[in-house]
Amino acid sequence: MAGVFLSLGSNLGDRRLNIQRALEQIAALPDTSVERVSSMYETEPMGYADQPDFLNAAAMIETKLGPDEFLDHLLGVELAMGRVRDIRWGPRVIDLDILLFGDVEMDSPGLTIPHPRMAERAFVLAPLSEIAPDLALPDGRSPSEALAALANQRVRRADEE
Ligand code: A4P
Ligand code: MG
Repeated sequence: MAGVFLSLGSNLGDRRLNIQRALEQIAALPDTSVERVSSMYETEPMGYADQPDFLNAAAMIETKLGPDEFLDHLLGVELAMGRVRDIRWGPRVIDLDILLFGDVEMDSPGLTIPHPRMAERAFVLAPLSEIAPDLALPDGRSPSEALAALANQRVRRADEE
């Protein structure tokens, strides 16, 4: 069993429902369970500013699948939910990124683990610090230590409406 940390994001349609539906589909994958899910966070778009705000969340998954196989399933969930890829960093119904996959380190054309940009993004670190406060990021910092260096990025917890 590998412990996997995922980042989930949506900025089109019913964002909260999109994230919940994606988690339901991940929970239904073979040999896979969803162990922890963070609150939702309202976050400013990064990378490409001219798009709606995101809802972001993080989840801890356990799976017996390998990294490539697990990613293929995530891409299948994104497709099934109607994700269209056009603008890099642009708007999306659902985005599922693998942050960490046990202690796997890999850099293939289709998959880089740990996620290379995770420590620079408050929208990743805020939910991650909630479900895994003692986690060590690749640089050794905890999620909240890394988050403290990103005070200029606006994220706020979006409680159930
Ligand atoms: N891929 C490689 N490594 C991974 C990984 N660790 N996890 C490949 C998941 N996928 C990985 O992804 C392109 C390809 O990356 C996948 O087919 C997979 O083979 P994509 O989801 O189509 O492209 P993308 O998400 O637009 O690009 P990228 O570089 O993954 O963007 P990011 O870094 O994920 O940024 N602002 C806020 N506030 N919240 C957000 O959630 N998200 C993005 C996307 C930008 N700004 C945001 C947010
Ligand atoms: Mg992505």
